[in-house]
Amino acid sequence: ARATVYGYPRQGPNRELKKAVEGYWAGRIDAQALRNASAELRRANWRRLAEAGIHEVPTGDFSLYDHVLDTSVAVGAIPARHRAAVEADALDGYFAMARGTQDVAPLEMTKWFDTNYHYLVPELGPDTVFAANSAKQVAEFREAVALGLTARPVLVGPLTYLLLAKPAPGVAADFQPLTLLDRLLPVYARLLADLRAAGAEWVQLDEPALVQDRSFAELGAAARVFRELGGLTDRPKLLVASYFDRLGEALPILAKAPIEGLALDFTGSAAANLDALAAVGGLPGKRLVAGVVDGRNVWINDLGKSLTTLGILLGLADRVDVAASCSLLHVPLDADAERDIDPQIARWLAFARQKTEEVVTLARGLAQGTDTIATHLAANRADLAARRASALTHDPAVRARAAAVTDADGRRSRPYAERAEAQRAHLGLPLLPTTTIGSFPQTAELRAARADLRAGRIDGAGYEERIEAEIRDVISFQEKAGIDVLVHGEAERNDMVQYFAEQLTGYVATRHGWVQSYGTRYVRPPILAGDISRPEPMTVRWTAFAQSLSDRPVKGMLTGPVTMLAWSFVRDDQPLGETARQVALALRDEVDDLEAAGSSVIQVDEPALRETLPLRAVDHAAYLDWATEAFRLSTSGVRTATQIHTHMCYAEFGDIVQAIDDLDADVISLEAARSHMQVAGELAAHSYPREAGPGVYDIHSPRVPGTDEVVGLLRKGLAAIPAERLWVNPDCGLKTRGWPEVRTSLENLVAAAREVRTTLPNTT
Ligand code: THG
Ligand code: ZN
Repeated sequence: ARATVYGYPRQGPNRELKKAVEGYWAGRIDAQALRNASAELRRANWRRLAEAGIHEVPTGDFSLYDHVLDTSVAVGAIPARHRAAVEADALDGYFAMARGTQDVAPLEMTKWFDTNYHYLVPELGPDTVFAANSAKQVAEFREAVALGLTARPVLVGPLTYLLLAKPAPGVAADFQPLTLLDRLLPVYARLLADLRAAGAEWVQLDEPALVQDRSFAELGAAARVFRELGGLTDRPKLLVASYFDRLGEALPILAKAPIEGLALDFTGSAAANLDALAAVGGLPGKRLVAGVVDGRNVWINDLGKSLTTLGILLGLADRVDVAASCSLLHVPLDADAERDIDPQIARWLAFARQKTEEVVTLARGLAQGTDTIATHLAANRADLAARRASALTHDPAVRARAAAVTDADGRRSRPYAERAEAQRAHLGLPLLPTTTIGSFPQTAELRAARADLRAGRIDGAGYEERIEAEIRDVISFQEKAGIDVLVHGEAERNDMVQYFAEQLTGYVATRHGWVQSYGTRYVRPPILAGDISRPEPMTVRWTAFAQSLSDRPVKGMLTGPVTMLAWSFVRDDQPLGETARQVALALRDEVDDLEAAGSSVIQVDEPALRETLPLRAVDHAAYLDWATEAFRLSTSGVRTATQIHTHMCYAEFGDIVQAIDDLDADVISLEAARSHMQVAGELAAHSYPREAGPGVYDIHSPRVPGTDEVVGLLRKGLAAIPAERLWVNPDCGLKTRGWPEVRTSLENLVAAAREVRTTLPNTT
């Protein structure tokens, strides 16, 4: 048995890649310097992997922006609007596809399966002409070989590539990229031949799309792809990799295909691959790469349990190698870099570097016997036992409270219709009430204040003064502009999940735990390490201060339990629903405290509700069950006259309208300006019965919408949602814009609401 991984974090220990790429964009370094910096990062990663004992290092997983974009370049799928830029300069053309230019829009970006990584969506159409461009793959393979290493190029497979693609602009919306398979396969044949010519013995084709529900036709296409690629004579050995879930119906297809190896995920719900593999009679004559170390969470592996799995697998394939379940791109680089984490908890953590060591240890144990790794096993058992027994993971008060939750705790005492009436009377808002989603521009002064506080240049009191001054400005602007429901502007928050995580017991924040979100943008997801409790109110101080400045309602602003989980690393030692319930109860206390401090409108955002939907439809109901319960639990403690808002950014929520209704929120705001209020129509089509505010100002664009434009959008909204239930708000993200454009845009938004109000039949 040998040790391998499919990919490694690209950014470098101090996000050197971000600095180099952004430096190139800003003109601070030239293309050669960017290439040198990238090559240096690749070499450092390969050396580290080889020194740790990885036998076969991955190549081609590195990317200046995104590996799906790299695949588009490798197969020549350059959209017409980017072709001139690509022909003028390959590197600048590449970034034009990624980020757009003055003149052309970039490719669309979306989530890579159910991870927090975002890829650039290939745009294809009946006119797409593919052409192989193996330069990057071949060059990076040669770099690794030049270091004296055994290397395995990793490519996004042809099925996954097509299944992730969408029709190019101007192409019929029902165009199926999969119909291009016959054109694409010869290009993959060429890429494979080039890699073989460069000396690659094995090439890995990643096909995670096969762990999703696939139609009969798609499964047929899968069979054909690997029959055809397997039938090529001039090719390396093929390792087809799947991850993020079980293969299901695709497993027998791949097991029978004329390929030399399969890489399967055996973690979490993908552990079902084990029985399924036995059921198809294993992989006689094939290589199995067993992903037994969770590649997308931060916990140490249960080495003993993995060895048991590997022992069973030994009888099911010709050769069994050990790997992480997926590319290590999705975890931070090195847990040893975290000096502020309680040393007891630090022993339970494994980031990319530690996971690599686990894979190597397991491969050694499998190949040379478990006594050769006896000390590792003993230490691992002790760490796991300590985690299980720790007071942090078992807070009796939190457990007792969660266990005592009843169905009634997750229900408002009165039904929606009755609440709506009570809230109307209590709040006294006009028809088409105006509000914003929460944040106001995060100015350079605010960021400087945070930096000053961190560096000790100002003390807590000095920092609070600056935040209060900002809140005063934000409230006074909104009052002058004539907004009906105000916000305090969130000047005190940076990343919202991190902001709450820092104040909740049981959550652990990292200092260096960056994970790529998209392109050069990274997040540091906090870690849900133990039982969650709230030692004291988190937001009441600022919200109450803001409310004290105005007679109009100021919204309390919180991040919902599902999003808190989705944007963190979650516990793997209890069901997600259990963790969600703990977070929900902590938020419930915050909601109740906000109400007690005078908030009559409280918004609990759930932008991640849709994106956390499991990959397989059979798993949706169970997820939506705990997710909606957690939201209701956090928001059901308030009085009938207190109005609960929620917010979601995701546009494609047609398939979860029922779940959105099950949240039992009173008002929902949604991102809609880009799609010209399309979501309003979707809500109407699903007879969504509550109040809703589809966004009428596209925050992602620096353009200020005129009053007439907003009036037009509101009329569209009114065609779908009756005036008694329509709110007027921008999309989310004012914090990313400058004050001048925000000021004018919101003034226009209020003017538009007022104008439309005068045309309504029974204006109040
Ligand atoms: N918080 C967390 N996870 C998230 C989001 C979030 N995942 C999904 C979505 N939002 C991702 N969107 C972004 C948007 C901006 C940035 C990262 C992810 C970003 N990052 C800064 C950078 O890389 O320069 C660093 C930010 C920081 O200092 O914390 O701009 O909102 N947890
Ligand atoms: Zn949003």
